[in-house]
Amino acid sequence: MTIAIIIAVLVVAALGLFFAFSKSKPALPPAESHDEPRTKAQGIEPSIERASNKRVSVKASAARVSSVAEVASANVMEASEPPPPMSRQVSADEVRGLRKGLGASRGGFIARLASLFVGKRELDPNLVEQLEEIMLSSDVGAKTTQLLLERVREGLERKALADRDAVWGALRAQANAILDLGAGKLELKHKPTVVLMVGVNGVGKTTTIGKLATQFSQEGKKVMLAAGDTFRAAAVAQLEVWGKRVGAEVIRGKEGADPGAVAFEATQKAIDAGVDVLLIDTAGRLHTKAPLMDEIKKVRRSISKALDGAPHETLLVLDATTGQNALTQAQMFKEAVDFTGIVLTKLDGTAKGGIVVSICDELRVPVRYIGLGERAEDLREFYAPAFVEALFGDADESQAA
Ligand SMILES: Nc1nc2c(ncn2[C@@H]2O[C@H](COP(=O)(O)OP(=O)(O)OP(=O)(O)O)[C@@H](O)[C@H]2O)c(=O)[nH]1
Ligand SMILES: [Mg+2]
Repeated sequence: MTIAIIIAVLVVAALGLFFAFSKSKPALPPAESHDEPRTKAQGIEPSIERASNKRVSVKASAARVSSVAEVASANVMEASEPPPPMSRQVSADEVRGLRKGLGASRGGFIARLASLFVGKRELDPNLVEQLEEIMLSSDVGAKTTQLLLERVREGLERKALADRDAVWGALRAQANAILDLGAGKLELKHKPTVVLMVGVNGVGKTTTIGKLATQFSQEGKKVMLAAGDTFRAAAVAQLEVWGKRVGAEVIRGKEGADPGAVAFEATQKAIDAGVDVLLIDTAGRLHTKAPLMDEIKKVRRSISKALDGAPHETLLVLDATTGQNALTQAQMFKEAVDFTGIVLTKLDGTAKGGIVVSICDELRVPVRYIGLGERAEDLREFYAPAFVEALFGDADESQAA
């Protein structure tokens, strides 16, 4: 009897162990889990492809576009597990959500832009995206972009906000209104007309003087040049090459001479020689260095001592590839020498240059010339509508290119 009881207990215990073991160990290896969090590296690639196929269109901002696509696609992946099929359409709500995230990562800029159109249900989110991309990639700057878009929104009927061509047209018109300040080429209204050239290092001051000298002498004007960059022998030599090329006298001081004194002497000589235009070169200077900015103020004063009302034009030369720093340069040079016009150089090497929209809007100083290369004929009179067209060229055209 006792033996029978023991055997029964053992059988029950063995059965219990068997069931417990079979529950804790699955019969098959686990299937690929869709619940596990995906890493960005796993998720990004197909999404970038999808984003760039569908929406990204600005060739000039490839780097930025890919980072936008990265953030966007990462957000899409998190929001919609399991992974969507490649052909899935991105809904407007989703885009709005992404935009919020992007806005946060860019100091709220894109979020602010998007909010301009909140409640305008008709507006195509793709259009807002294109506007942002183009403005940012051409260096228009956040503040001016917002201002432009606000004006566009205010100027258009609610219905027209859905019309791609109407929005683009209004945007161009607004940019044009800012840039077209009614000033073209330099006019030689005085004899001599004295032109002072200023700017930071290497922007193209001396080259622009050479180009202007060429154009004026081709028009039959008598030109004189002044080498106000007295620090570097090479700078004087560079100006002399241009002088020789166009048959213009070059006034120079001794090496290290006071640039104000050279400018003064040159202005007097220009009066005596009866030239039509005196172009005064200066050394490149950092707008943040107070002694150098004081020096350029002194150069300006010296010129007006030699001739009342001169310099008649002070041109700030800006390198189009500089980006947002050009606005600070312009603000500080404006304070120091109250320049009357801008020359925007090196536009041949960049799709940027939109910073002048900000500069013109803030300082109300016209762009007079643009530089499209190193040759004399590459200096062109600034024409706002053409510039705007080049800057904000239609996104679809960019895509086609
Ligand atoms: N591609 C291109 N190059 C330019 C243009 N304007 C000037 N450059 C070049 O830019 C370089 C600097 O030009 P400079 O005229 O010496 O500049 P800068 O402002 O006088 O320079 P610093 O006197 O050293 O301050 C030169 O190699 C020029 O040929 C332009 O419109 N396009
Ligand atoms: Mg120079």
